[in-house]
Amino acid sequence: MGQTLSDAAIEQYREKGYLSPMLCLSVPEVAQYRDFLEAMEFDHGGALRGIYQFKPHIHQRWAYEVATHPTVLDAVSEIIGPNILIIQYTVWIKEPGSDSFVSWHQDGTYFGLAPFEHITAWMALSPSNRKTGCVEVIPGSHVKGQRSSYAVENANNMLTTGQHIDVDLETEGVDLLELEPGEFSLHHTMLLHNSQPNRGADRRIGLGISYIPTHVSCSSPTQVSAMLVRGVDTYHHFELEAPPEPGKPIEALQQHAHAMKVWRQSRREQLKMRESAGVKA
Ligand SMILES: O=C(O)CCC(=O)C(=O)O
Repeated sequence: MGQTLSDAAIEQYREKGYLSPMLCLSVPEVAQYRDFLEAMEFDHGGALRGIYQFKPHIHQRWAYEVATHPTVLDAVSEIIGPNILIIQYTVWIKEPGSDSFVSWHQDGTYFGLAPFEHITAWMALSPSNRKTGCVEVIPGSHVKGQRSSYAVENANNMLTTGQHIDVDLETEGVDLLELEPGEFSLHHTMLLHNSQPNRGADRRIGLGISYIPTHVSCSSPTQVSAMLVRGVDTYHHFELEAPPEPGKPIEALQQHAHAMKVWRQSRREQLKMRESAGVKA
């Protein structure tokens, strides 16, 4: 197998904490995956809520296919190595004209994962740009450590924790990860990022798929589950999730419910651990 990312691209990821854009899906593939996603929303009676915004790859074959697309896994493996787990997967949808936004945050704040090698592929299923509220990043912020954050209550913030980090855009600089449908970006778990409301005409649909190398572990007493999607897991730090099998929707939904239960329990424990360590949010 040849190298997917150039040495310069890998160097850019190490220095700046992100890479964008990379092409993965064709126009018909994007249309097909968007149809599958919107059919799932229809089955749920509208916008995905609660646990259904997360880990769709456990119960939806299309979501599993996107997350295990060779173009994405090849790029991810060149950064984190050959043994890869999916640790989280979030469906990020901002409706046109809605005030939904994502506050400045670092993904690594609540995951309790160490070392910080977690990487997120953000796949666009519709145009993601300045107008529709693409992901914005602070280049190089991933090497400056964990920033202090606090929780701000705002119903429009898509982050469930309301995590907010103060940034000074004039001095820190910002880059926009603008993507056409079918393109994806990669960002480091400690990279500061946010996104603004969607002021475009179409929905802004993104799939945020987070990968870790198998040697990473989770510090909460409750162990979260993860799915091995490439290589081997000789560390056994996580309970392994099975890919969704055709003809077994009930088993897949049960597995998803369990995965989300342990995930949420772990998040609560992380929060308590941060509180007892005197961290505000
Ligand atoms: O989709 C967005 O606007 C935010 C995405 C994000 O925060 C992430 O993928 O970590």
